Amino acid sequence: METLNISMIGVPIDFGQMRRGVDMGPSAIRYAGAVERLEALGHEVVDEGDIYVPNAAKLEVHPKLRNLGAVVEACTKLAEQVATAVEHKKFPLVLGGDHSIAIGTLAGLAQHYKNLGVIWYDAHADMNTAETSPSGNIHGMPLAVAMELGHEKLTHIGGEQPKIDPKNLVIIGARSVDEGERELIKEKGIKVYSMHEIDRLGMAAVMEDALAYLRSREIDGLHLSLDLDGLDPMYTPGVGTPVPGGITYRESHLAMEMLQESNLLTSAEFVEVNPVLDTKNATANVAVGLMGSLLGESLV
Ligand code: HAR
Ligand code: MN
Ligand code: MN
Ligand code: MN
Repeated sequence: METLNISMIGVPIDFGQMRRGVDMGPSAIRYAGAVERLEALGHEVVDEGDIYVPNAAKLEVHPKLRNLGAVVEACTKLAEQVATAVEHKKFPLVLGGDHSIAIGTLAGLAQHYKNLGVIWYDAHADMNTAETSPSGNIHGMPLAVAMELGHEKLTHIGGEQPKIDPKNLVIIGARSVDEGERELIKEKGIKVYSMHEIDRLGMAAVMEDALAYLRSREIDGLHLSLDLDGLDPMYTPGVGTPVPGGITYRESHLAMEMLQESNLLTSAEFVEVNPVLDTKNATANVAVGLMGSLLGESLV
């Protein structure tokens, strides 16, 4: 296994949705031993600390984009820091925070990768705009923003260009998709392995297929955006929008191990860990275990 120079970046933000406490996600993940776990695998880990998140009450409000100003400010800083890490040949490992932070991560990665592949491991498609969103929560919008759909203050972070090609995107674990998102998935031809495919084919076949697809796209980097609500809430109860019928613990480890074996991965983020909603930091513990499998741990 290749040893990495990991740049760990925390984003303590809970403004992309309505349940307070997910801003403590980075602390919960660190407390669960993320740095030690990755160092034990031989990686060099630099914990860069947290991105500054401003007080949302003092910034721009928008009737259909909750806490817009604060999300824009934090994601702008995150994009810069991620781009710098990649420039210095480091592997960015971003800790959330709610999933709105992926707007910043993808904008940062797009400064370097011109044909980036993305695996979106999530119960949700996160592809709404202010017009289609049932909630006004920006954590349900990052993939739309990365395809240059949505408010310009969001889509222009890191430049006006789209940050990902929808054909380089693979969604895994989807089971709560809104009408507008469904239309967009069809229109853009996005590859989705919903719970139906996972049940039917099994995770091994899903990952083999997904990785073969991404290779056929000739991607120049691969980002994993892992929303802990992709797993079934029985394993990860500390998430703000749990959806029953999710991916199991073992299937998730298998997916991470197969990603490691693929040698394609160049960055990752773990989001939506909310220790306030949790029992004994269970969700952060699962996140750190998955990081281990993703970055080289093996069972024997
Ligand atoms: N689709 C719903 C919305 O846009 C719920 C989104 C929930 N999103 C996350 N991230 N937890 O996946 O409001
Ligand atoms: Mn989700
Ligand atoms: Mn534009
Ligand atoms: Mn999400």
